[in-house]
Amino acid sequence: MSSSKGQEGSAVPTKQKGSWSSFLKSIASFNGDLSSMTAPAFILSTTSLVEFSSYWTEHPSVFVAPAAEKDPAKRMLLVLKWFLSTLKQQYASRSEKLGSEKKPLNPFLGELFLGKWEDAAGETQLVSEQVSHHPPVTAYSIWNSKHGVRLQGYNAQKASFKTTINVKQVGHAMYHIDGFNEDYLITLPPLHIEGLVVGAPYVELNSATYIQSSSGYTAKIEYSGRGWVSGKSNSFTASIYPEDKKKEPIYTAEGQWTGKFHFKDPKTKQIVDTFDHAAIKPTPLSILPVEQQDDFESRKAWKKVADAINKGDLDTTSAEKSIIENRQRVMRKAEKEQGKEWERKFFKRVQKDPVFEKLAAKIGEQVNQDATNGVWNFDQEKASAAKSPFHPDVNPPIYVDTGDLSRTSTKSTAA
Ligand code: HC3
Repeated sequence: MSSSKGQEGSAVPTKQKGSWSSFLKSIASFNGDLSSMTAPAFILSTTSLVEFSSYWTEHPSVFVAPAAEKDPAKRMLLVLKWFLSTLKQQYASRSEKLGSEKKPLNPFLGELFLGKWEDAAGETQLVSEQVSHHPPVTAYSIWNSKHGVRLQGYNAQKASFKTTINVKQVGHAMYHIDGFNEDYLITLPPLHIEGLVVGAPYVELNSATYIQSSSGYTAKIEYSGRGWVSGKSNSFTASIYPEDKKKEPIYTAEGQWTGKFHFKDPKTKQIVDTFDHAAIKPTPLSILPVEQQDDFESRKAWKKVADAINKGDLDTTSAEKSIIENRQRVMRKAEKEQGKEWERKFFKRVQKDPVFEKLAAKIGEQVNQDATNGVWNFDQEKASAAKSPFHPDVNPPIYVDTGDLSRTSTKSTAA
Protein backbone atom coordinates (compact mmCIF):
# COMPACT_ATOMS: atom_id res chain seq x y z
CA MET A 1 0.00 0.00 0.00
CA SER A 2 1.43 3.33 -0.92
CA SER A 3 1.68 6.35 1.32
CA SER A 4 -1.35 8.59 1.27
CA LYS A 5 -0.21 10.87 4.05
CA GLY A 6 3.18 11.93 2.81
CA GLN A 7 2.00 15.40 1.96
CA GLU A 8 0.47 16.17 5.33
CA GLY A 9 3.27 18.55 6.10
CA SER A 10 3.96 21.64 8.11
CA ALA A 11 1.52 24.21 9.42
CA VAL A 12 0.50 27.39 7.57
CA PRO A 13 1.90 27.78 4.06
CA THR A 14 3.10 31.38 3.57
CA LYS A 15 0.53 32.20 0.90
CA GLN A 16 -2.28 30.97 3.16
CA LYS A 17 -1.50 33.19 6.16
CA GLY A 18 -4.55 35.30 5.27
CA SER A 19 -6.98 32.40 5.41
CA TRP A 20 -5.42 31.31 8.71
CA SER A 21 -6.15 34.73 10.22
CA SER A 22 -9.76 34.55 8.98
CA PHE A 23 -10.03 31.07 10.48
CA LEU A 24 -8.78 32.35 13.84
CA LYS A 25 -11.38 35.10 13.77
CA SER A 26 -14.15 32.62 12.90
CA ILE A 27 -13.33 30.09 15.64
CA ALA A 28 -13.59 32.80 18.28
CA SER A 29 -17.33 32.64 17.69
CA PHE A 30 -17.89 28.98 16.79
CA ASN A 31 -20.77 27.04 18.37
CA GLY A 32 -18.97 24.34 20.38
CA ASP A 33 -19.38 21.44 17.96
CA LEU A 34 -15.87 20.78 16.67
CA SER A 35 -17.14 18.82 13.70
CA SER A 36 -19.02 21.89 12.45
CA MET A 37 -15.90 24.07 12.44
CA THR A 38 -14.86 25.00 8.92
CA ALA A 39 -11.06 24.90 8.71
CA PRO A 40 -8.73 26.03 5.90
CA ALA A 41 -7.65 23.30 3.48
CA PHE A 42 -4.03 23.02 4.66
CA ILE A 43 -5.15 22.12 8.20
CA LEU A 44 -7.41 19.26 7.07
CA SER A 45 -6.24 15.80 8.09
CA THR A 46 -6.85 12.70 5.98
CA THR A 47 -7.41 10.63 9.13
CA SER A 48 -10.85 10.07 10.58
CA LEU A 49 -11.41 10.40 14.34
CA VAL A 50 -12.56 6.76 14.38
CA GLU A 51 -8.88 5.79 13.95
CA PHE A 52 -7.86 7.56 17.16
CA SER A 53 -9.04 4.59 19.28
CA SER A 54 -5.92 2.72 18.20
CA TYR A 55 -3.79 5.20 20.17
CA TRP A 56 -4.60 3.22 23.32
CA THR A 57 -2.23 0.44 22.34
CA GLU A 58 1.06 1.69 21.02
CA HIS A 59 2.82 -0.87 23.24
CA PRO A 60 0.81 -4.11 23.59
CA SER A 61 3.31 -5.55 26.11
CA VAL A 62 2.71 -2.56 28.41
CA PHE A 63 -1.06 -2.92 27.84
CA VAL A 64 -1.09 -6.58 29.00
CA ALA A 65 1.59 -6.32 31.75
CA PRO A 66 -0.85 -5.79 34.68
CA ALA A 67 -2.38 -9.25 34.02
CA ALA A 68 0.85 -10.95 35.15
CA GLU A 69 1.25 -9.00 38.42
CA LYS A 70 -0.04 -10.74 41.55
CA ASP A 71 0.10 -7.78 43.94
CA PRO A 72 -2.99 -5.51 43.52
CA ALA A 73 -1.11 -2.30 44.39
CA LYS A 74 1.64 -3.03 41.87
CA ARG A 75 -1.05 -4.01 39.37
CA MET A 76 -2.55 -0.55 39.77
CA LEU A 77 0.89 0.94 39.19
CA LEU A 78 1.19 -1.03 35.94
CA VAL A 79 -2.26 0.08 34.78
CA LEU A 80 -1.26 3.69 35.47
CA LYS A 81 2.05 3.13 33.66
CA TRP A 82 0.23 1.78 30.60
CA PHE A 83 -2.28 4.67 30.66
CA LEU A 84 0.48 7.29 30.87
CA SER A 85 2.37 5.54 28.06
CA THR A 86 -0.62 6.02 25.72
CA LEU A 87 -0.78 9.81 26.14
CA LYS A 88 2.05 10.59 23.74
CA GLN A 89 0.39 8.84 20.81
CA GLN A 90 -3.08 10.05 21.80
CA TYR A 91 -2.23 13.72 22.07
CA ALA A 92 1.19 14.52 20.59
CA SER A 93 1.90 12.08 17.75
CA ARG A 94 0.25 14.09 15.00
CA SER A 95 1.82 17.44 15.83
CA GLU A 96 5.23 15.78 16.30
CA LYS A 97 5.09 13.96 12.98
CA LEU A 98 3.09 16.35 10.84
CA GLY A 99 4.26 19.66 12.28
CA SER A 100 0.80 20.54 13.54
CA GLU A 101 -2.44 19.14 14.89
CA LYS A 102 -4.86 19.01 11.98
CA LYS A 103 -8.64 18.79 11.85
CA PRO A 104 -9.57 15.10 11.63
CA LEU A 105 -12.28 13.79 9.33
CA ASN A 106 -15.63 13.66 11.09
CA PRO A 107 -16.68 9.97 11.08
CA PHE A 108 -20.05 8.95 9.65
CA LEU A 109 -22.46 6.75 11.61
CA GLY A 110 -21.37 3.11 11.37
CA GLU A 111 -17.81 3.92 10.26
CA LEU A 112 -15.36 1.23 11.35
CA PHE A 113 -11.65 0.99 12.00
CA LEU A 114 -10.45 -2.58 12.52
CA GLY A 115 -6.97 -3.90 13.08
CA LYS A 116 -4.57 -5.84 15.22
CA TRP A 117 -1.10 -5.69 16.72
CA GLU A 118 1.11 -8.77 16.65
CA ASP A 119 4.21 -8.97 18.81
CA ALA A 120 5.63 -10.69 21.90
CA ALA A 121 2.32 -10.07 23.70
CA GLY A 122 0.54 -12.22 21.07
CA GLU A 123 -2.40 -10.83 19.15
CA THR A 124 -4.12 -7.68 20.38
CA GLN A 125 -7.25 -6.74 18.45
CA LEU A 126 -9.03 -3.46 17.83
CA VAL A 127 -12.59 -2.64 16.91
CA SER A 128 -13.55 1.03 16.69
CA GLU A 129 -17.00 2.13 15.55
CA GLN A 130 -18.74 5.47 15.15
CA VAL A 131 -21.87 4.84 17.20
CA SER A 132 -23.36 8.32 16.87
CA HIS A 133 -23.07 11.13 14.34
CA HIS A 134 -25.08 13.83 16.19
CA PRO A 135 -23.32 14.22 18.57
CA PRO A 136 -20.19 12.51 17.19
CA VAL A 137 -19.36 9.54 19.45
CA THR A 138 -16.73 6.83 18.88
CA ALA A 139 -16.78 3.51 20.77
CA TYR A 140 -13.95 1.00 20.86
CA SER A 141 -12.85 -2.31 22.24
CA ILE A 142 -9.25 -3.53 22.39
CA TRP A 143 -8.50 -7.00 23.69
CA ASN A 144 -5.77 -9.57 24.09
CA SER A 145 -7.26 -13.02 24.71
CA LYS A 146 -3.91 -14.65 25.52
CA HIS A 147 -3.44 -12.36 28.54
CA GLY A 148 -7.15 -11.90 29.30
CA VAL A 149 -7.11 -8.11 29.07
CA ARG A 150 -9.77 -5.88 27.50
CA LEU A 151 -10.22 -2.13 27.20
CA GLN A 152 -13.54 -0.71 26.14
CA GLY A 153 -14.84 2.80 26.04
CA TYR A 154 -16.51 5.59 24.15
CA ASN A 155 -15.97 9.30 23.83
CA ALA A 156 -17.28 12.57 22.52
CA GLN A 157 -15.88 16.09 22.74
CA LYS A 158 -17.41 19.37 23.84
CA ALA A 159 -15.50 22.46 22.84
CA SER A 160 -15.54 26.09 23.81
CA PHE A 161 -13.42 29.08 22.89
CA LYS A 162 -11.70 31.25 25.47
CA THR A 163 -8.25 32.50 24.38
CA THR A 164 -7.95 29.21 22.50
CA ILE A 165 -9.93 26.04 21.67
CA ASN A 166 -10.74 24.20 24.92
CA VAL A 167 -12.02 20.64 24.70
CA LYS A 168 -13.78 18.63 27.37
CA GLN A 169 -13.96 14.90 26.72
CA VAL A 170 -17.18 13.11 27.59
CA GLY A 171 -17.22 9.35 28.07
CA HIS A 172 -14.76 7.00 29.74
CA ALA A 173 -12.65 3.89 29.25
CA MET A 174 -12.81 0.67 31.25
CA TYR A 175 -9.82 -1.66 31.52
CA HIS A 176 -10.62 -5.24 32.59
CA ILE A 177 -8.35 -8.09 33.69
CA ASP A 178 -10.03 -11.52 33.43
CA GLY A 179 -7.57 -13.31 35.74
CA PHE A 180 -8.44 -11.10 38.73
CA ASN A 181 -11.93 -10.13 37.54
CA GLU A 182 -10.84 -6.56 38.09
CA ASP A 183 -12.07 -3.34 36.48
CA TYR A 184 -10.33 0.02 36.18
CA LEU A 185 -12.42 3.08 35.29
CA ILE A 186 -10.36 5.64 33.37
CA THR A 187 -11.51 9.24 32.98
CA LEU A 188 -10.40 11.31 29.99
CA PRO A 189 -8.37 14.53 30.20
CA PRO A 190 -9.66 17.94 29.16
CA LEU A 191 -7.32 19.61 26.69
CA HIS A 192 -6.65 22.87 24.93
CA ILE A 193 -4.90 23.80 21.72
CA GLU A 194 -1.60 25.68 21.96
CA GLY A 195 0.23 27.34 19.07
CA LEU A 196 -2.94 28.48 17.28
CA VAL A 197 -1.80 32.05 16.72
CA VAL A 198 1.51 31.04 15.17
CA GLY A 199 -0.26 28.47 12.99
CA ALA A 200 1.32 25.33 14.49
CA PRO A 201 -1.43 23.92 16.72
CA TYR A 202 -0.69 21.19 19.25
CA VAL A 203 -2.50 19.67 22.23
CA GLU A 204 -1.76 20.34 25.89
CA LEU A 205 -3.62 18.49 28.64
CA ASN A 206 -5.29 20.29 31.56
CA SER A 207 -6.57 19.64 34.98
CA ALA A 208 -6.72 16.08 36.37
CA THR A 209 -8.01 12.60 35.56
CA TYR A 210 -8.52 9.44 37.61
CA ILE A 211 -8.17 5.71 37.38
CA GLN A 212 -10.41 3.94 39.87
CA SER A 213 -9.89 0.24 40.41
CA SER A 214 -12.38 -2.31 41.73
CA SER A 215 -9.53 -3.59 43.93
CA GLY A 216 -9.77 -0.44 46.03
CA TYR A 217 -7.04 1.85 44.67
CA THR A 218 -7.33 5.27 43.08
CA ALA A 219 -4.81 7.00 40.85
CA LYS A 220 -5.02 10.74 40.34
CA ILE A 221 -3.05 12.31 37.49
CA GLU A 222 -2.53 16.08 37.37
CA TYR A 223 -1.44 17.64 34.08
CA SER A 224 0.55 20.80 33.54
CA GLY A 225 2.16 22.59 30.64
CA ARG A 226 5.03 24.91 29.87
CA GLY A 227 3.83 27.83 31.99
CA TRP A 228 3.40 25.72 35.12
CA VAL A 229 5.60 24.71 38.03
CA SER A 230 7.86 22.22 36.22
CA GLY A 231 8.20 24.69 33.34
CA LYS A 232 8.14 21.84 30.85
CA SER A 233 5.37 21.06 28.38
CA ASN A 234 3.40 17.79 28.65
CA SER A 235 4.21 17.34 32.34
CA PHE A 236 2.27 15.50 35.01
CA THR A 237 2.39 14.34 38.61
CA ALA A 238 0.38 11.35 39.82
CA SER A 239 -0.30 9.44 42.99
CA ILE A 240 -1.81 6.07 43.79
CA TYR A 241 -3.62 5.73 47.10
CA PRO A 242 -6.10 3.38 48.82
CA GLU A 243 -9.48 4.77 47.71
CA ASP A 244 -10.38 6.38 51.05
CA LYS A 245 -6.85 7.56 51.94
CA LYS A 246 -6.04 10.36 49.55
CA LYS A 247 -3.30 11.71 51.83
CA GLU A 248 -1.50 8.36 52.11
CA PRO A 249 -0.09 7.62 48.66
CA ILE A 250 1.56 4.25 48.17
CA TYR A 251 3.21 5.31 44.89
CA THR A 252 3.84 8.64 43.21
CA ALA A 253 4.82 9.35 39.61
CA GLU A 254 6.11 12.33 37.69
CA GLY A 255 7.68 13.32 34.41
CA GLN A 256 6.71 14.19 30.87
CA TRP A 257 4.12 12.04 29.17
CA THR A 258 5.84 12.68 25.83
CA GLY A 259 9.21 11.54 27.18
CA LYS A 260 10.33 9.87 30.35
CA PHE A 261 8.60 9.38 33.68
CA HIS A 262 9.22 7.43 36.84
CA PHE A 263 7.37 5.96 39.78
CA LYS A 264 8.52 6.26 43.39
CA ASP A 265 7.74 4.69 46.73
CA PRO A 266 7.05 7.85 48.80
CA LYS A 267 8.21 6.15 52.01
CA THR A 268 11.67 5.20 50.75
CA LYS A 269 11.81 7.90 48.02
CA GLN A 270 13.26 5.17 45.80
CA ILE A 271 12.40 4.91 42.10
CA VAL A 272 10.48 1.66 41.66
CA ASP A 273 9.68 1.82 37.94
CA THR A 274 10.43 3.95 34.88
CA PHE A 275 8.99 4.44 31.42
CA ASP A 276 10.94 6.08 28.61
CA HIS A 277 9.47 6.53 25.14
CA ALA A 278 12.98 6.70 23.70
CA ALA A 279 13.73 3.20 25.00
CA ILE A 280 10.73 1.31 23.65
CA LYS A 281 9.74 0.74 20.05
CA PRO A 282 6.02 1.00 19.25
CA THR A 283 4.32 -2.00 17.66
CA PRO A 284 2.64 -0.92 14.41
CA LEU A 285 -1.05 -1.61 13.96
CA SER A 286 -1.91 -3.86 11.02
CA ILE A 287 -5.05 -3.33 8.98
CA LEU A 288 -6.40 -4.94 5.83
CA PRO A 289 -5.35 -3.31 2.55
CA VAL A 290 -8.03 -0.86 1.42
CA GLU A 291 -9.11 -3.12 -1.49
CA GLN A 292 -10.02 -5.89 0.96
CA GLN A 293 -11.83 -3.65 3.41
CA ASP A 294 -15.56 -3.43 3.98
CA ASP A 295 -17.26 -0.33 2.50
CA PHE A 296 -17.83 0.93 6.05
CA GLU A 297 -14.17 0.76 6.96
CA SER A 298 -12.70 4.18 7.41
CA ARG A 299 -9.78 4.21 4.99
CA LYS A 300 -11.83 2.65 2.19
CA ALA A 301 -14.79 4.96 2.77
CA TRP A 302 -12.67 8.14 2.91
CA LYS A 303 -10.09 7.17 0.26
CA LYS A 304 -11.28 9.58 -2.42
CA VAL A 305 -11.55 12.43 0.10
CA ALA A 306 -8.07 11.66 1.48
CA ASP A 307 -6.58 11.51 -2.02
CA ALA A 308 -8.15 14.88 -2.87
CA ILE A 309 -6.87 16.47 0.38
CA ASN A 310 -3.39 15.17 -0.38
CA LYS A 311 -3.56 16.72 -3.85
CA GLY A 312 -4.78 20.00 -2.38
CA ASP A 313 -7.87 19.64 -4.60
CA LEU A 314 -10.57 21.43 -2.60
CA ASP A 315 -13.38 20.99 -5.13
CA THR A 316 -12.97 17.20 -5.23
CA THR A 317 -12.55 17.12 -1.43
CA SER A 318 -15.91 18.76 -0.89
CA ALA A 319 -17.61 16.86 -3.73
CA GLU A 320 -16.44 13.51 -2.33
CA LYS A 321 -17.41 14.54 1.22
CA SER A 322 -20.88 15.43 -0.07
CA ILE A 323 -21.25 11.97 -1.62
CA ILE A 324 -20.61 10.39 1.78
CA GLU A 325 -22.92 12.84 3.57
CA ASN A 326 -25.73 12.38 1.04
CA ARG A 327 -25.49 8.61 1.28
CA GLN A 328 -25.82 8.95 5.04
CA ARG A 329 -28.81 11.29 4.67
CA VAL A 330 -30.59 8.77 2.43
CA MET A 331 -29.97 6.01 4.96
CA ARG A 332 -31.24 8.11 7.89
CA LYS A 333 -34.37 9.04 5.90
CA ALA A 334 -35.11 5.39 5.08
CA GLU A 335 -34.62 4.40 8.74
CA LYS A 336 -36.98 7.15 9.86
CA GLU A 337 -39.62 6.01 7.37
CA GLN A 338 -39.29 2.44 8.63
CA GLY A 339 -39.28 3.53 12.29
CA LYS A 340 -35.89 1.89 12.78
CA GLU A 341 -32.60 2.98 14.23
CA TRP A 342 -29.23 2.23 12.60
CA GLU A 343 -27.96 -1.10 13.97
CA ARG A 344 -24.46 -0.69 15.45
CA LYS A 345 -22.20 -3.53 14.43
CA PHE A 346 -20.19 -4.11 17.62
CA PHE A 347 -21.75 -1.97 20.35
CA LYS A 348 -25.08 -1.59 22.12
CA ARG A 349 -26.67 1.26 24.00
CA VAL A 350 -27.27 0.30 27.63
CA GLN A 351 -29.57 1.97 30.14
CA LYS A 352 -27.35 1.19 33.10
CA ASP A 353 -23.73 0.20 33.51
CA PRO A 354 -23.43 -1.02 37.13
CA VAL A 355 -19.63 -1.49 36.94
CA PHE A 356 -19.19 2.10 35.79
CA GLU A 357 -21.65 3.46 38.36
CA LYS A 358 -19.96 1.72 41.28
CA LEU A 359 -16.46 2.90 40.37
CA ALA A 360 -17.57 6.35 39.21
CA ALA A 361 -19.23 7.06 42.57
CA LYS A 362 -15.85 6.74 44.29
CA ILE A 363 -14.33 9.59 42.25
CA GLY A 364 -17.41 11.77 41.84
CA GLU A 365 -17.87 10.94 38.13
CA GLN A 366 -21.22 10.78 36.42
CA VAL A 367 -22.50 9.52 33.13
CA ASN A 368 -23.55 12.24 30.69
CA GLN A 369 -25.84 10.27 28.37
CA ASP A 370 -27.11 13.31 26.48
CA ALA A 371 -23.62 14.30 25.37
CA THR A 372 -22.89 10.79 24.06
CA ASN A 373 -26.31 9.77 22.72
CA GLY A 374 -26.38 6.99 25.35
CA VAL A 375 -23.99 4.75 27.26
CA TRP A 376 -22.16 2.39 24.91
CA ASN A 377 -20.93 -1.12 25.71
CA PHE A 378 -19.17 -3.67 23.54
CA ASP A 379 -21.64 -6.39 22.54
CA GLN A 380 -19.93 -9.76 22.47
CA GLU A 381 -22.95 -11.44 20.85
CA LYS A 382 -23.07 -8.93 18.02
CA ALA A 383 -19.33 -9.19 17.55
CA SER A 384 -19.50 -12.99 17.30
CA ALA A 385 -22.46 -12.78 14.93
CA ALA A 386 -20.72 -10.23 12.71
CA LYS A 387 -18.87 -12.33 10.16
CA SER A 388 -15.59 -11.31 11.65
CA PRO A 389 -14.00 -7.96 12.17
CA PHE A 390 -10.99 -9.38 10.42
CA HIS A 391 -12.59 -10.87 7.34
CA PRO A 392 -11.58 -14.55 7.55
CA ASP A 393 -13.52 -14.93 4.30
CA VAL A 394 -10.63 -13.22 2.58
CA ASN A 395 -8.41 -16.24 2.50
CA PRO A 396 -5.79 -15.69 3.82
CA PRO A 397 -6.21 -12.06 4.88
CA ILE A 398 -3.11 -10.01 4.16
CA TYR A 399 -2.56 -7.28 6.70
CA VAL A 400 -0.51 -4.18 6.18
CA ASP A 401 1.32 -2.27 8.87
CA THR A 402 -0.02 1.19 9.31
CA GLY A 403 3.37 2.11 10.74
CA ASP A 404 1.62 4.98 12.43
CA LEU A 405 -1.55 6.84 11.81
CA SER A 406 0.12 9.30 9.52
CA ARG A 407 0.14 6.43 6.99
CA THR A 408 3.61 7.32 5.86
CA SER A 409 5.01 3.82 6.07
CA THR A 410 3.12 0.72 5.09
CA LYS A 411 4.44 -2.70 4.36
CA SER A 412 2.98 -6.19 4.10
CA THR A 413 3.17 -8.32 7.21
CA ALA A 414 1.30 -11.59 7.66
CA ALA A 415 -0.03 -13.78 4.92
C1 HC3 B 1 -9.86 18.07 19.72
C2 HC3 B 1 -9.39 17.23 18.53
C3 HC3 B 1 -10.43 16.17 18.20
C4 HC3 B 1 -10.54 15.14 19.33
C5 HC3 B 1 -9.20 14.46 19.63
C6 HC3 B 1 -9.31 13.39 20.80
C7 HC3 B 1 -9.93 14.01 22.05
C8 HC3 B 1 -10.19 12.22 20.29
C9 HC3 B 1 -10.15 10.99 21.18
C10 HC3 B 1 -8.70 10.51 21.33
O1 HC3 B 1 -8.67 9.37 22.15
C11 HC3 B 1 -7.85 11.62 21.93
C12 HC3 B 1 -7.95 12.87 21.13
C13 HC3 B 1 -6.82 13.50 20.77
C14 HC3 B 1 -6.77 14.79 20.06
C15 HC3 B 1 -8.13 15.50 19.95
C16 HC3 B 1 -8.07 16.50 18.78
C17 HC3 B 1 -7.06 17.60 18.86
C18 HC3 B 1 -7.56 18.63 17.86
C19 HC3 B 1 -8.93 18.14 17.37
C20 HC3 B 1 -9.80 19.30 16.91
C21 HC3 B 1 -11.13 18.84 16.32
C22 HC3 B 1 -9.07 20.03 15.76
C23 HC3 B 1 -9.04 21.50 15.91
C24 HC3 B 1 -8.55 22.15 14.63
C25 HC3 B 1 -7.15 22.69 14.60
C26 HC3 B 1 -7.19 24.06 14.07
C27 HC3 B 1 -6.42 22.67 15.91
O2 HC3 B 1 -6.41 21.93 13.69
